[in-house]
Order: sequence, then C-alpha cells, then structure tokens
Amino acid sequence: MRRELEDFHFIVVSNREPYIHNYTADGIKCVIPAGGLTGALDPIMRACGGTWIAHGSGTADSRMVDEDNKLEVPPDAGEYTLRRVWLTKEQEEGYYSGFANEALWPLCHIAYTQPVFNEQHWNTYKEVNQVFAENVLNEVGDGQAIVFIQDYHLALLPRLLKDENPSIVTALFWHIPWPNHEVFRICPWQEEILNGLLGSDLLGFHLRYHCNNFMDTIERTIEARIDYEQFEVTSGGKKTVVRPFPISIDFEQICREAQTVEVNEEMERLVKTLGIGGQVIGLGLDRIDYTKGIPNRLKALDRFFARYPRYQGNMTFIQAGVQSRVHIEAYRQLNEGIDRQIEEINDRYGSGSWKPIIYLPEDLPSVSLMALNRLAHFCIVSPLHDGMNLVAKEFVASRFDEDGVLILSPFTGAARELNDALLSNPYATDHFAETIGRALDMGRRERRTRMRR
Ligand code: GDG
Repeated sequence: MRRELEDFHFIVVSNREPYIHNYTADGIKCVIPAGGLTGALDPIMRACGGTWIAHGSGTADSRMVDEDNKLEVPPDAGEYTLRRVWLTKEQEEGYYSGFANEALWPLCHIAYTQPVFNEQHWNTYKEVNQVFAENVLNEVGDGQAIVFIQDYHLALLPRLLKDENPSIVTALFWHIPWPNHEVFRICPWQEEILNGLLGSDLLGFHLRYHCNNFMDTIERTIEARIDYEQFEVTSGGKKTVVRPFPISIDFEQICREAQTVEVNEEMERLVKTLGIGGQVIGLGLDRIDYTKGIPNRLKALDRFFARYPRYQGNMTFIQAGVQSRVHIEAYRQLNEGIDRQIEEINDRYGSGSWKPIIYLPEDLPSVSLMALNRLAHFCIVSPLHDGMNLVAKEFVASRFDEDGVLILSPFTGAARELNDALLSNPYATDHFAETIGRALDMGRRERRTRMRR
C-alpha cells in the first residue's frame, strides 16, 4: 500500500465503526463490534495506517474524540485514526434500520423476506450519504486521497465524492451478494443506486458471479457501455472497473490464537459450566440474522434426532452468536421463532440433565468463540444466501488439530473455496439431517484429509 499509494491519504468509510465507546457501570468501556466487515478491515488499517470514517454509535463516543471528532485507535496502540460521524436518532432509523437493512439487505439476499421500500427511509438514506460525503471531503481537503468505501449503506457516496472532487480515487466493496436483474429491478430507486455506485473507479464483489449479476443489471437498467472482456462499465464518460475479491481472514493468526493457554482454559471452563463433558459437540455460530438459515438448521437437527436416536443423550448442539438489528420487526420475529423451536426440540428429546440444544445468544469474546470452534466435532454454516461467510473460514483456521467437519450451505461465497466441506442445501431438511449423520459417522482419516485440504 505504501509503495503504490505514495503520498495518497488512505481513507476507509463504513457505517459501523471498528471501536465503540460506551458508558457502563464500571466507567467507559471500548467494545469491538461483531461482524465480518470490521474484522476483515481493521487488520488492514492497522498495517497501513490512514483514517477510518464511520458513524459514532456508542453512548460515550463523543467523550473520547478531539475537536475534529477524531481519536487514535486501537485505544492501546494508536495505529490509525478513527473519525466519527454523528447522526440523529431519526437519521439512524431511516438510513440504517430503514433503507439499508429493511430494503437493500433483503433485496440482495434471496432469503424470501420482502424488502420494505419506504420513501421517507430513502430520503434519509440520501441525506446520510451526503453527511458522510461532507465528512470525507473535509478530511481530504486539498490533498490526494484514495477513499475505500464499504458496503450497501453507502451506495451513493462514490458519486457524491466524484461530483465534488474528481481527483479522489474511489473504490467500493459490496460485502453482500448482488442479485440478478429480475430481483433488483423491484427497487423503486434502482437507477439512483446504480449511478451512485458507478461513481467508483473500482467496484468489488466477493464472487465473479456477483460481478456478472451487477454488469447485467447495469446493462438492462441504465445507459452505459459494458465491456465483458475487461469487466468495465463506462457511463457518462466515466469508467468503473468491476472485479471479484473473495474476502478472507488472517489464517495464520487464528491458527496461532487457537493454540494458546487461554483458549485451552476456556475450553475447560465451557465444558464445566455447560455440563457437556463426554458429549459429541455440534456448533452453530452466527450473527443472529434471517439470512443465516438458523430455523432451517434447527429443523434439520430435529429430524436428525428422530432419525438417529442413538445420538439422543450424547450429542449436544451449541448455537451461539450475538443478536443483531433487534429494532427491526423481521429480526424480532426471527428471535422469537428460534426460541420457540429450541424449546420444542429440547422438550421433545431432552431427558434428565441432557439438553439437545444449548442456546447462547450473546456477544461472546473471541477466546470463547475460538474455544467453541475447537470443542466442536462438527460446525454448521447454513445461510440461505451469504456474500462470503467468515465463520466457515474461522472454523477451519482454528482446527490446527486437523479434525472437525464443516457442514456448509452451497449458497455462501465460502462454498466456492472450501471444497472439502460437506455441502448441504438448508432448504432440503431430510438431506440436511442425513449430512449431520454423515459428519458424525465420518472416520478420523477422512476428517483429517478434508480438513487439511
Ligand atoms: C458480511 C457478509 C461477508 C459472530 N458471532 C459473534 C461474533 N461473530 C463474528 C464471527 C465472524 C463475523 O462475526 C461474522 O462474519 P460473516 O462473514 O460470517 O457474516 P456478516 O456479519 O453477515 O458479514 C458476509 C462479510 O460481511 C465480510 O465481507 O463474509 O457474507 O454478510 O468474524 O466470528 N463475534 C463476536 N461475538 C459473537 O457473538 N465477538
């Protein structure tokens, strides 16, 4: 980055900030939010330096910044600058919970949850993209800058920046899938969104397949020259290069962390507190979201216990992960549904102190996530649709013992790379249940061969 960018100022922009300060009973505490985006980008910023501009969402965020709304992060190391953007409650509701998460998120994930297109949300979305643009332009000043924008919250930002300052180099990475034109065209503001994105010099998706869908959407929606050989779009004289960049994790670091004394101690603690000594362990670990296929997974587990009664009493499935977007109705319904399903399964099969499913809907520290990954005989990652999915990659990276089986939905980007996982369609409950049986019956040698590959 230093060699290529020389004296360019490197700026990352996203909705979510990588470090959040909150007031707690013990004073101000800094938390690192759960989610794939910050986990993937923070190491890059720490290595390269620069400025990260994001919404300051913590209750104590404004206390921690200087007069330019900036602070050095990580708090104990100071490797790059975080500039916080302030939004009102109304702006946050209309732009984040509203248009981004009730319209664009379901629109791009084919998970059969209807998008909500509310004109007021859309107006607020435009307004907030403008707020981010003003912050970025102010940060850039008269200098040269490359601005790396993240995700579907900020689709209009590349165009807003280019219109004001054409010398800014703009790149945007879309972390979620891009659906086909037939799906995308139901969005009443599709043209504005596409025009916004085409303000990017470089536009990235996880997969070539998403790039193809995007190019096809452009071709059928707005006037532009499409070059399928170079993967470029030219619109209004401006060129956008479209490329796949399958995102990943720091394999070596996770592999090293998984072998620490702290993780070993956490494994012992979990076995004791959860009462799972001697059990075969299954694991599901997700940000609780309707795209992650958790109800489908529970249905398959229900079927599995009925089909394979020999595992009743000695297999425990742990479903862990932090609840998210709880202010949105679809997520409230999802959470209630999951609670109900788990209660039913535990009533149906549980006996004595054995519970088939243990639910930990908490924001667990990374040492616990790592310990769970290592305790698991198998891990289920079953999204109905997912851009990439880093949980699957983290599970593999933490298995330095070359054991454990990954059951993976073919509808994740990760399934294109992790060819040795057991693929299972989350909608096909019988096959899914059999795949769990297959994972449990798999011999050590095959588990090892698959995990090594
Ligand atoms: C989006 C795209 C794409 C989970 N529970 C807890 C927790 N996690 C961590 C996991 C993992 C991350 O959150 C989830 O990342 P994913 O990639 O699986 O999913 P999304 O958040 O939906 O991310 C996705 C990603 O962006 C990157 O481009 O792969 O397709 O949807 O790192 O370990 N972390 C903590 N507590 C939890 O309870 N601390």
